[in-house]
Amino acid sequence: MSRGVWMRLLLLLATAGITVPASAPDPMFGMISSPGYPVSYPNETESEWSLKVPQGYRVQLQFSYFEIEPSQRCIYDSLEVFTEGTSLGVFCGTVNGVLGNYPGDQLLISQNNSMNLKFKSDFSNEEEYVGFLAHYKAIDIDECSQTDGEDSICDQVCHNSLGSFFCSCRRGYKLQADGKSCEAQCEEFFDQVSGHLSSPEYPSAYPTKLSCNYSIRVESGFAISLEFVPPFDIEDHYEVHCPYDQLTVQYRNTQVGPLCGKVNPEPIDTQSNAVDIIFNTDGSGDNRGWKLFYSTDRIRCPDLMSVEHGTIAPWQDHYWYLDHVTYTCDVGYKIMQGEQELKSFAMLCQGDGSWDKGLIPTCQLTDCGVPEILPNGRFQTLTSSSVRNGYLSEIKYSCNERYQIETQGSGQYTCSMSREWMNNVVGVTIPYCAPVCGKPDHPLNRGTARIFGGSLAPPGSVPWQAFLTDRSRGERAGGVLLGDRWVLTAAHVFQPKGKARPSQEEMRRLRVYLGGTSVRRLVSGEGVPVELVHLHEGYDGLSEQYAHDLALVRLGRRVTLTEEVVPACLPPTAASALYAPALLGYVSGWGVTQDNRLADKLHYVGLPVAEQGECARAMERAQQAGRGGGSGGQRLSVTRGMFCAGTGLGLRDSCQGDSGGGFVVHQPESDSWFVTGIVSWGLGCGKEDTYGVYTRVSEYRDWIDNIMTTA
Ligand code: 4AZ
Repeated sequence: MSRGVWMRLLLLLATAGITVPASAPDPMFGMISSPGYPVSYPNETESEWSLKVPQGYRVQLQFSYFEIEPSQRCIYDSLEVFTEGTSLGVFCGTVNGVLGNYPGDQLLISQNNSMNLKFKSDFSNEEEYVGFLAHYKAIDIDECSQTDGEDSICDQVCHNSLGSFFCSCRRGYKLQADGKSCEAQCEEFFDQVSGHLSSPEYPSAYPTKLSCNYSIRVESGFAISLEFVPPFDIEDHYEVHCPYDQLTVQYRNTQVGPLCGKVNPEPIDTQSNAVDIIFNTDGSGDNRGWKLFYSTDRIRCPDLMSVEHGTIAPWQDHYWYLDHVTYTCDVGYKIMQGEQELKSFAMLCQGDGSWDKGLIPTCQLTDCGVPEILPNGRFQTLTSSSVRNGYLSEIKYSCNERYQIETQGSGQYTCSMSREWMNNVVGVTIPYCAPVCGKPDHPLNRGTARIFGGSLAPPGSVPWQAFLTDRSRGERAGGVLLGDRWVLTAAHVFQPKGKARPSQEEMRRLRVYLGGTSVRRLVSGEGVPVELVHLHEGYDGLSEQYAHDLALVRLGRRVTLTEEVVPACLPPTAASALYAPALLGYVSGWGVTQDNRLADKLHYVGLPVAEQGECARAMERAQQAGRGGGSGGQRLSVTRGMFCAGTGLGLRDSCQGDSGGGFVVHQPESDSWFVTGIVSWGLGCGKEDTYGVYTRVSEYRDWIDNIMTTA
């Protein structure tokens, strides 16, 4: 055990409160002398001294005076000096004597801080020897020059001081708790943008039993790169990988190493702002270690893949912290992030080396959506594309049977960049499927059928024929379907002669039935409600005259055209050919037949157009003669807005209940049926020398068009 350890132990005992005899501090010097000095010492005496100086010092003794009876080996009288139980010498003799062992100026030094002396005299002191006077003092011990067994007292550097010593360590080492050992100080922290680090003592052999951790930490957004500087030399084994000493580099979730051997490792691009370098060594070895240079650069985000049908700006092979990119799609493509469409897309390379957007968008073909449904029509896809209804897809609208496209342009639409179905003539407006007029599937045979004196109309032969009734009153009238939403009829159906003008509400009580020939069957159906009735403004119900006996009914909904529901065509304004005398037309209805009963089945009759002047005169004559239903009041006259039809021979005619129904003419050029007249009035039914009088529809073409287009 070294002195230092002893001292520490005592100190420990003292601080631990173990009782050490409380006494005055040991002196730094002193003086002793033989008994009786400076008079001769007595016979037969024995004296002992125990000299003590403070800890960490030794006792140095020197005689100022010495005179003890000389004898061979000092067997008579003597002073013996001890240190730690061993003798430093037995002294006797005088200054010039030859006998004995005279100490002279000799310095006697103890091994520790105490020295023992023992004086003894025998039975005689005849020469009156005086004895001795000695001075002692505390002298410092140079612990640093001592050894503790094989090892020196301190691992590295020893400092001696008065009464003590202390150890210290070289740069890069740390003094351990034992106050003596030095261990490499290799818990180091680096936060500069670049720097060097190496194993302790590099390029000299690194110490044993190291457990080093070098931490490099730089600002977020920056990445650390490591480059090893040769020589690289870490103890290795030819069979087992790095069994003794190991260098490991750790960052993020990555570990490089353990590294060892003599081959300089490849540079490491960590892409991290936090790197730890761990170096462990075992208890032996003589290798030079390692050194590396670290530098930083902006952290890199994952490389981007190019986008199909789009661009990334700016386009670079690599992107670093704070770089940002914008995605755009080619014309006709939209930016999609998953299922969601985006207006724009940009992203930023963040400090942790990740992009701030998780999901990279794709460019998908612009989609115009499913084309709008065309009422009474359909569409057909012309292009075959992977993306249905995608950009530049083409469709073509067409109308169902009995309808015709009424818009300019071919009905062909292309999915545009603005994601709308676009026609080059009409733009985004979809076509209109207009009902085809005057084309029944089963036209009437132009024969000699009758109504009053007529015949049954086969189903679908007069498909524009409407049945109007107000079931509560049990009255009935006819009408003619125009388009798919209008019915042309007579004004007197709503405002019979002598009655005031009814309100819309009253007029709306009428229901319209289409698509059948049997009243019973028709009225068992739902019918079509009336939305609004336009009575001709010139029609005067209170007068006896039938001038302008015309009404237009707007239906509550469009009707679907079928085999038995087809509109009639309207005659043009200048349509004299359709009113040529003797031209055969047909009138139809569920009115009174020749057996004086209302019909259940639709009847029709073919009648020639009468010459206007002849008709007017005939009707005048008939009224003069009091024939046919004249009320005896005002004479009814045939005016411009009317025309007559009939043979003048009687029997074949329209009659009560047929009012409002159409007088239709087939035009061979267009193979279409035109409603030239509306059943208006007559003087009885089927009487000789009279005619049926009809509203001349061509006269009212402007009025009709005006209402039908503005409503
Ligand atoms: C009527 O009472 C009626 N013969 C309509 C037409 C004719 C006669 C009467 C023509 O509604």
